[in-house]
Amino acid sequence: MLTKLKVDANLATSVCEIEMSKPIAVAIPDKDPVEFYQAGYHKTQLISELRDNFRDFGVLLDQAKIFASGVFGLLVLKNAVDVTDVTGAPQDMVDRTLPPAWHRIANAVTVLIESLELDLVSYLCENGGEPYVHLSPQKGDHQGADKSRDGMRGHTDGIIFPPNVVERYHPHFPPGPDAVVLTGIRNPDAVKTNIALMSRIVRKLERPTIYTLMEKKFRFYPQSSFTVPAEFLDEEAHLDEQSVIEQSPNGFRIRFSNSSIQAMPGDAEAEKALDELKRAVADCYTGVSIEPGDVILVNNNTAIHGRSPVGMPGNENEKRWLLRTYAQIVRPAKYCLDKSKPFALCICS
Ligand SMILES: O=C(O)CCC(=O)C(=O)O
Ligand SMILES: [Fe+2]
Repeated sequence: MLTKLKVDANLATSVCEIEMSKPIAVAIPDKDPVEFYQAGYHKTQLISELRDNFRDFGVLLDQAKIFASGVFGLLVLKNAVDVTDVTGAPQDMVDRTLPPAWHRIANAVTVLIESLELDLVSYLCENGGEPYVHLSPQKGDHQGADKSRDGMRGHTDGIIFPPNVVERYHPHFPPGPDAVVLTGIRNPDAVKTNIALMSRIVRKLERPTIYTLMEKKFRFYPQSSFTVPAEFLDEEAHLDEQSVIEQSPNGFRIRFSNSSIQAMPGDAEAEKALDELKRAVADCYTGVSIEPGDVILVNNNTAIHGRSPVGMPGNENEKRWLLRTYAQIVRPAKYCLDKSKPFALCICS
């Protein structure tokens, strides 16, 4: 079932692409993705079915482990899920009126993620905890609709949360997502998702710049999709004295956004380092067109992602449509389903 395994030498072993000769084929039900996840079918029967049916599953799992270790910033699984029968087009990031044909795709991705020993997660404070969010251009001129059509500058998702370091739980915030999982349903204009890998960025930075970025000299604002209650932030709704780069046993980790991170006021050194980082990131983009059936996993600790502008075709069924979810490599059980915290890690209905 596995036809091609490609590790991109130009990117210094940082991208792994696996082309599957046919999409994962197990008896995935059409159930609502949240119910499917909560019912736990995927944990047992379907995962073992997938492992049995898929001769080269071991290769896939090995590569997923290398991805989880941070060596690959990007794992591209071509032709991983079957999207041929999908109907409808999402009108919003969470769209309850959408025909349920997409459920099967989401459920296949759930089985895939969990079979690769990653944990599917969502945040209660982002889209009400919905695990599968539709990224598709929306009509209208409100802020969310504009955003859905615009290009996106590079960022990591969930910057307001600390990185996922098990030995150092934050008293309030769950850790940020370890991986952003994007599944292609439609992409007729081959709109690119742009990826900049930390392994390349770091080589473009002077050592003192890296040290400055590791200091707690930066102010972070929550990205617009996250609703963080004011009491958990500083007075003006930001988090002060954060670092942009951290060291971990697996190398550097980064939290990045062009617009939601600033140097602490008056800190010229931090401002200069952030400007240098922005220039380095801009030099490092590789464009990936996520085709229907592809699943890409972006390591949200070691890669920055953005995208080119998305067109709005006349025919709704020809617009770009990606499903997005998050996965954790190490699930910090302390936060799971703790609904007393508005930003609990969870999968909610
Ligand atoms: O549309 C894409 O390719 C990526 C979108 C993204 O990064 C986001 O919604 O946070
Ligand atoms: Fe993103």
